[in-house]
Amino acid sequence: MSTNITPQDLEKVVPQAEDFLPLLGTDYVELYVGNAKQAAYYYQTAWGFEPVAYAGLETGRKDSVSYVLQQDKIRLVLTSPLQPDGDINKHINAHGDGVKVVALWVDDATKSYEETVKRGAESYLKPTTQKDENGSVVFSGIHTYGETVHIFVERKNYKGTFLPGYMPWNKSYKTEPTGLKFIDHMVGNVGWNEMNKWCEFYAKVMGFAQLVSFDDKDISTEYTALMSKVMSNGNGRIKFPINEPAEGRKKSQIEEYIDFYNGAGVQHMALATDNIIETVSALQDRGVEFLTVPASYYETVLDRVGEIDEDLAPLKELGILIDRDDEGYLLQIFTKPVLDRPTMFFEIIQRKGAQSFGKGNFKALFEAIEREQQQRGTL
Ligand code: TYF
Ligand code: FE
Repeated sequence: MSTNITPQDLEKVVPQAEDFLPLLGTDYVELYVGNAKQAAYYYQTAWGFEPVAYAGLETGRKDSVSYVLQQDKIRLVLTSPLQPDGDINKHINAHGDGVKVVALWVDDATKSYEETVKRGAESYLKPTTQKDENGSVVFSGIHTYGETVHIFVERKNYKGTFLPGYMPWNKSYKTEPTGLKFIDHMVGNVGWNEMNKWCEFYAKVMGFAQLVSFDDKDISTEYTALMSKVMSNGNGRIKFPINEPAEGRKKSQIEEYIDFYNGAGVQHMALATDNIIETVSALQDRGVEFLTVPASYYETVLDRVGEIDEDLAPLKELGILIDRDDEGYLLQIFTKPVLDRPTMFFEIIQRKGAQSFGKGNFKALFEAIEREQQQRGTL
């Protein structure tokens, strides 16, 4: 069984006036990585992100280094330790490279902290102000699943490139953007029977509402299963699906993630484009690897989704998947894991009306993931 709630329904459930945690958008996503300099080169060269800001020895930071990259509204921060020990090393040791911070852009970071901690959030960072010649930024933070955290960023009194403590990163090497626009959703994988607990966290602590729910009957193949619920904030700008493993005949992809990540964490970031054919062509040309589905998928897909604006040939050539709901259709494709551990991957998505998540593609997608698991010997 799956339930669909429209954005109109959502407004009734979470009236704007009563939103105690108004979120303006995703501010940045910070990954803790083993070698930020080379990771930055990967996101610049393969993904078309532009260098924006830098902090490290040159800016007076002694223990870590951070590179900030941006493509339209998507901002990534890549951070590596410069010394042994400390939290960043511990994070990398436990999880490999992965997302530490999903930073949320707010108008009032102090109120965001108070409202969420009052409702049961575990504090990560008390409201703190940082200043430089470009103004001041207020930060605060709370823990979410695993070792992942949310940092609230209030930047209305700041005019600098990124944040205080960073210098502009002017690199002569430039790459063309690949057409990525904004983060459509970010998915968390949590442990056995933990999905409801974390959905309740987003509902109670952050005022989110449940948009959609998929159980193991919606999303199980012959072999593996998972359950998923999509949580959304009041204005619908932030969507966080939460997955948990379900018992199947073989090992769930979610369980594989939890094993290799050593706990709960961000599984995928879905990046929106308004021309998926151009975006995916550019990414493939630059060596980004995507999951593939059998050619037979394209023999029946139009019977399922009806007429679409695009020609089927380039979609088939690139391996792009199609799905439709009451409001329209969507095009999506998934990369292979982008790290050595089979943990994080990316989704590229173009919405043409549809506000759902590609339920009609789940079977083909999960079978593609299983083929990869089989090659790794982890299924
Ligand atoms: O975010 C979603 O719900 C879709 C489908 O392990 C999906 O992208 C769900 C679970 C999963 C991979 C993709
Ligand atoms: Fe997704």
